[in-house]
Amino acid sequence: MSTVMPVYLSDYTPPSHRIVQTDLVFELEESFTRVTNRLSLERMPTFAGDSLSLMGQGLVLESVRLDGKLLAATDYTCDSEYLRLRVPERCVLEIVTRIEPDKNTALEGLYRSRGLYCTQCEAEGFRRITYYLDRPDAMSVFSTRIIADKSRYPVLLSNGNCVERGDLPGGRHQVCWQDPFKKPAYLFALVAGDLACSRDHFTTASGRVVQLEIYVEAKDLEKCDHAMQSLKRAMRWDEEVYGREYDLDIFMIVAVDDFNMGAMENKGLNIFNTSCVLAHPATTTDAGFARVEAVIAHEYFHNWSGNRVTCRDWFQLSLKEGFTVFRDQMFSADHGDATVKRIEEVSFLRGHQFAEDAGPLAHPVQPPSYLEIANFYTVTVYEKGAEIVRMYHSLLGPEAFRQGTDHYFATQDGCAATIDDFLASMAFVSGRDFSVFKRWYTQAGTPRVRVKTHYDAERKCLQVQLTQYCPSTPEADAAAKLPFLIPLNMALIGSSGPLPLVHSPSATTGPTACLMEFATAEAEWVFYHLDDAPVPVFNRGFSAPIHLDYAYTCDDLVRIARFETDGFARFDALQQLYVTRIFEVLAAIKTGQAPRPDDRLPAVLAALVAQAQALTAPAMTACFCQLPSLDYLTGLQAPTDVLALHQAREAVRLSIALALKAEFKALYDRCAVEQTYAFTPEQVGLRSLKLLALDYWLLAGDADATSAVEQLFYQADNMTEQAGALKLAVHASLACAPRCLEAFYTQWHQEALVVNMWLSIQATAPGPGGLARVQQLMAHPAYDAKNPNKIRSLVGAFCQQNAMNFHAVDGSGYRFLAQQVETLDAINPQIAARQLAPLTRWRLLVPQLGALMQAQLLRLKALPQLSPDLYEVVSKSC
Ligand code: B3K
Ligand code: ZN
Repeated sequence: MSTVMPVYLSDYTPPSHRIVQTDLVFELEESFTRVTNRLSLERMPTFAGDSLSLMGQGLVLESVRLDGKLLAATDYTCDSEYLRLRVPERCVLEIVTRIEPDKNTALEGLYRSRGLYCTQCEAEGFRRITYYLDRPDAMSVFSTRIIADKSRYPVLLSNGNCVERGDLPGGRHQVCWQDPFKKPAYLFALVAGDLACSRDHFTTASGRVVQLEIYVEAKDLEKCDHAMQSLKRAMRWDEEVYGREYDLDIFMIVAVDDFNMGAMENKGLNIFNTSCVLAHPATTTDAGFARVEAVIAHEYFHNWSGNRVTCRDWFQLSLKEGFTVFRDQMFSADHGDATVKRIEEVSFLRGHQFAEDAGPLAHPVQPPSYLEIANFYTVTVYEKGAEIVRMYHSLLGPEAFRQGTDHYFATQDGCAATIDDFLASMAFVSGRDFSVFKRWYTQAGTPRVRVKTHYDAERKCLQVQLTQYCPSTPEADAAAKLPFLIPLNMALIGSSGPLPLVHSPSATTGPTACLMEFATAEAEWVFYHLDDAPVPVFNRGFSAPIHLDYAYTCDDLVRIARFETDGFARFDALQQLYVTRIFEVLAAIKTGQAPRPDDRLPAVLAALVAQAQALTAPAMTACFCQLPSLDYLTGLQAPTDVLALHQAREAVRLSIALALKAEFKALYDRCAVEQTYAFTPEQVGLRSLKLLALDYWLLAGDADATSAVEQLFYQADNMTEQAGALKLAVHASLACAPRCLEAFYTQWHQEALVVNMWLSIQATAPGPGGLARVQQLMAHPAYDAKNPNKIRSLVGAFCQQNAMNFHAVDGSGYRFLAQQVETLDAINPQIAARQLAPLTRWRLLVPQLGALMQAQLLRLKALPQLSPDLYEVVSKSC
């Protein structure tokens, strides 16, 4: 596979032909599917010559007709990637191919799983269905006729409007769909199966009634309500916040069990992983409810940011994904606790995207090249891409940003656009030059901003000196990188709160927060009229995705935690206190000494927990008491002894638990939710604080806490608490854990998504023997080695969230992952390549572990039959 050729952004050329119309017929037979694909083609004026190359993969070609005439095999060439032939300037080409959806375990193209046919065409799946100009800038109007056995496949769906349906001889039937909007092939979808439907409708701002349909297995019909309500909220929000109305008369969602990712925004027919649609208090946690809401909104928002305006090529992926993640983040913020949401986003970014940026797979949000585009659906393209859109929003302000998106949608509607087009719209409406800002898209790596301050008591001013630096990443050395435009939301905190920011000695006052722009390698800012040295805060609300280095004292951080008005900044100050303490303890562990006693953190937390008893902001308190993740900590002081780091983190957690045992117990008792379950910010906040308090109380080693865990497990009337209690019992190896695990499985074995939680809880248990437990579970009837959700819940959870066992010093965790990935590569290359991520971080770890990880990568690299997906990840990582 080392012959796979990279694709370069700089090689882009427009398509050779326009596909005026695409008419598809799918005949679903028992052992195969016949696809008849009739294309009306027009040569593009920019293209010279009469050749046409259509992409195809794994297809059996039955016939080709050009303008009605059957072609001989000598009239075209057909290899494993292309069908090539000569065609006149305008023509109708009819291609008939056969495919085998049953054998399609890669879950790309058309596949059948558990009796349900469905498709996944982004990014390059359509070429596994038929020969086509399978590139996002080839947009066409589609019609789709589906023919299948009526009793087994009563539901036949595709994009657009249903225009015809009827019975056929032999117990078969057909349904025809027409999509009036031009679209690229990656947005094509087909579903055939026996599904139940939950129906509702939505009236758009202009008064059109849109039919809403969610298709699920009949047993799951009662779990569609939250998705439906979320969809209606998303439709309204996009009208109100972006002025975007839905454009078809029907919007359908189908839930499938076997799906490579969360969901897919196919025009008018979204296909979802069941985990992102189904929700019920008894079976779904609060986090699950939040995920359903966010993914439903995300896919719906793509109808404008992705479908009406699509991408010119896959190097523009973040144009739709970064923008749409930002849109779904703002939607969720508007429907919950915005500060908590921001804290969660930043924690995720720091834990995952910063790690990606610091490793061998780091790439710019707009990568310059790829071997396999499926590998670029990354946290960098998605989440860092969203941070970039957020920075436009902060720099322009909400009104001008909206003018920018209006301009973008108006000028690019129906087009395949680029990141530059989006930037041009923002520049056009604001009159700003965004050429320096563009570097956020083209340079990889997390910039580091180093800040030094000097308070001049005589002049009563604060001098702030900033320098920026971006480490080397695979595509560019640090020395070659140019400065970023970094928007820093600043405040100066005085002894009792934020102070006015006075930018010139002649001014007398100013705002208490302000967005400063730092766009050069170095800069100096001065703030005046300060009677005492203030504590500066530089990245309020996480206004830029950077590392900030500033030598805060613990007193500074305590002052920020107490007096900042920005909740994120308060959270971040506490995170830095935790980080400082964890690394102090780590240093002590390494030298074999006892760490110096810590009076700071317990005192700050005691005040926090005491305040929290009033339950004014339970969700925020829970965030404040949460230690930084091991993933984030691992990147801070590489190379890391991850086991010692974990030990240090646990020691800090334990000291907090011991110092505040009584307070956490009291908090646990106070946080009871009396009302019936509802997914409201208030209830979610209470439940998160309740479980956090129980976790600390239990950690403190109180026998009453042990009983409370078991009691909560058996008495909880919702999955958040039931699974929360189970996790505490299993992770703390309580005596009741085996009983609870068994009871849980007996109760929920028919609920696939709950069983996934049951697997994850066991896979992430830190106690000894973790790998053996995971291997046993792989042989359990609940496990399915072809189902991506099961793989993620067991193998993925173990390798990504069980540091103690995955990083076992004998290398057994690494060998296990490499073996799993090798087996999986033959089944589902996309999932295989993704699962490998933890091994690619080997350079961040101490050599003893890093070398064992690298050895596994080298072993994989030497294998003869790697998929392009896995080959790209392996070859770039070692
Ligand atoms: N656009 C899809 C992701 C497709 C991934 C293909 N490997 C879902 C989303 O981001 O909305
Ligand atoms: Zn998306």
